[in-house]
Amino acid sequence: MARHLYTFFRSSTSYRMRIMLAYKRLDYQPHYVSLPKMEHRESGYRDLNPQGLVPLLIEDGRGYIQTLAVIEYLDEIYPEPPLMPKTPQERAYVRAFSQIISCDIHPLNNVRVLKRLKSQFGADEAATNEWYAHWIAEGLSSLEEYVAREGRSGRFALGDSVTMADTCLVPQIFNAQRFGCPVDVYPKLMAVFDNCMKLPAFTETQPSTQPDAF
Ligand SMILES: N[C@@H](CCC(=O)N[C@@H](CS)C(=O)NCC(=O)O)C(=O)O
Repeated sequence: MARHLYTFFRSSTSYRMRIMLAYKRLDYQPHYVSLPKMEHRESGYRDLNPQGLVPLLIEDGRGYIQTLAVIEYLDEIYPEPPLMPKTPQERAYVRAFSQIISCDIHPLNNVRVLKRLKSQFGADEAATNEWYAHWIAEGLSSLEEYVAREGRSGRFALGDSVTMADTCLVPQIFNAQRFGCPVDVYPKLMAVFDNCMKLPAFTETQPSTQPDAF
């Protein structure tokens, strides 16, 4: 099986993919796409991924984009160890948890959005940092509350097994920490984060371990 991952070390969605591939022990050939150098917008890369975003997984010549779709796809093809739970109710919870991060926090703080705030509205560094912190705080505080109300978390976001939700949470916490956003105010999320960071699939794929890290 020829498998290729197009990744950028600091990209939280790339980190999601690296975690899940490591967790499932799926080997791949990495290809490094620099976001600061705008390599994701070059025509060669856009030929592979029309969205011009990372990550991109290629398996046996077919491209797979959108991390949540890719994670569910891989979980169907390689079910062990699972990243999606067995019951519809648990799957709904894991998808909701994952989407709070991937649909409602991450897109607002994406590189192209921050750049657009600068180019279209003249936002300076301080303003874009404030924007970033605002959406982190709003998103993570509602996620903390959601987790508390659902009462389904254990060592991980759902009970004591790693799921897709954990692959979304950990990179988002890394992003929050990188931008100096307070995270101690989310005790339930941070307990899950700390437990994830005891596992090689999370530590060995973190941004600082990547050959393209600078
Ligand atoms: N929803 C997409 C998001 C992919 C995405 O936005 N990736 C970011 C890096 S974390 C990116 O390529 N940003 C480049 C840009 O905004 O120009 C996914 O889950 O794969």
